[in-house]
Amino acid sequence: MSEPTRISELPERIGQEVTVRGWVMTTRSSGKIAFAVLRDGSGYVQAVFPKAEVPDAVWETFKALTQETSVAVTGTVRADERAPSGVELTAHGLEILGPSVDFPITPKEHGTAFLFEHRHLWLRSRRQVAVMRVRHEVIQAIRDFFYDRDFYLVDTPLLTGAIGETAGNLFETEYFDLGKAYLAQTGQLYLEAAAAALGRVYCFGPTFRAEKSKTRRHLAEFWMVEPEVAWNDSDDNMRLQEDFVSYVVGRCLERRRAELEELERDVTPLESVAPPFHRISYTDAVTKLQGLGAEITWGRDLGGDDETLLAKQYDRPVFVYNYPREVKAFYMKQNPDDPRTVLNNDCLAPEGYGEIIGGSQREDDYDLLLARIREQGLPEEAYGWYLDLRKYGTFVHSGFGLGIERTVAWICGIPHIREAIAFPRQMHRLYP
Ligand code: NSS
Repeated sequence: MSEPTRISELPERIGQEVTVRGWVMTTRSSGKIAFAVLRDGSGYVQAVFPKAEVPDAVWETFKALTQETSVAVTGTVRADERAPSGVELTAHGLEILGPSVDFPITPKEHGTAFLFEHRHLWLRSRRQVAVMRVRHEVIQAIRDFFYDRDFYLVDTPLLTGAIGETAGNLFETEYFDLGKAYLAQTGQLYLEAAAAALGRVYCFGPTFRAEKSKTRRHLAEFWMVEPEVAWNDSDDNMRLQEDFVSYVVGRCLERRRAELEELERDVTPLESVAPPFHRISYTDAVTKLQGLGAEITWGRDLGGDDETLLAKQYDRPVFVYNYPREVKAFYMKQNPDDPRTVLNNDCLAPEGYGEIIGGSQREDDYDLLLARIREQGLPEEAYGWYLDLRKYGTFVHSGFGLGIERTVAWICGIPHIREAIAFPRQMHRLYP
């Protein structure tokens, strides 16, 4: 057996003998010539077995191939213009490494529930592999973006004592003799402390919301990247967001064209994602939405349908800024020009994908922040350390959180974010 080669490397090995290890996707045979399409995670290749040229034993082994049998195929790499990767394998050796009997996911249509019950196997399908690769690119692009701009990565705790966002959707657990701990809804509060140490920081990890919601935009466990920048005000914050989102989308267009094509994603709308994004105040957005027939009134948070309707008016992402303080988190800075509102923004993706970012300038005034904590009935003692940041050299600072699954779903053009993560956690799903 020759040295095992990954399928992605085959175009560099034309004319050479190689062995590929992978899984069988499909087979067909005319009786004189047989074909097997293989995948190994790096790519796809068709192996061709001409009956006259392969040993009888290989021809017999071929007959035993079923969907998802794992195999080692030895053959010569041939250039083939018709093949998507430009190469084919003319095989003369075939070894079954692991048989596969009655693989549950066949090329026929399956219902969504069935597919998610078999998520561990469904992940092998071409579309799912393409989504995972786009996700991988999104995450690498995020890390590169911040690294190139001298942001420091700070890992924030997942077990926390202070509520980060709202009391409504917390996962609780017993924590030794100290009472309750919560699974982090955000790393933000810790990151604010880190911003006073390192200036520009970000955290990136799983976050948890016990959302009793079955929308296509909510998961119980999702990944969020959160930058926090000392001395940035709300306008600086939005400028960072538009540069950031444009970079991430651009990277996928540059390096993941093949995957977007596999997903049949129309990339035209993605190509127009560039700064500056549109900006509209919450107050103007409400007026605009009312004009479009929405039920919204000033003071209520925008619902998913409102976001969709509003974002559809624009060809690029849109920032909606300065929401009523009553519907937003306690840490957002009160707007000095209109104290009914806070200096925050959401970023809505186009094509009906809705909110992908929530961000704000943080309340840096000790007394105002304490008043907000009390107003919202949060346990004051848990926020002593957070209030300290306003006591020892308080500073203007802003940051935001971008949801990875929502971003991946938008870039891939898939309707539901549960396909944007390998093993989604939802209200009714903990397995596999
Ligand atoms: O709640 S957020 O709007 N904001 C925060 O958590 C801030 N602490 C971020 C910050 O300023 N550092 O969530 C931010 C984003 C939101 O826009 C979504 O894209 C995503 O996180 N998000 C979710 N994705 C999937 N499922 C759920 N349940 C979810 N909740 C928020």
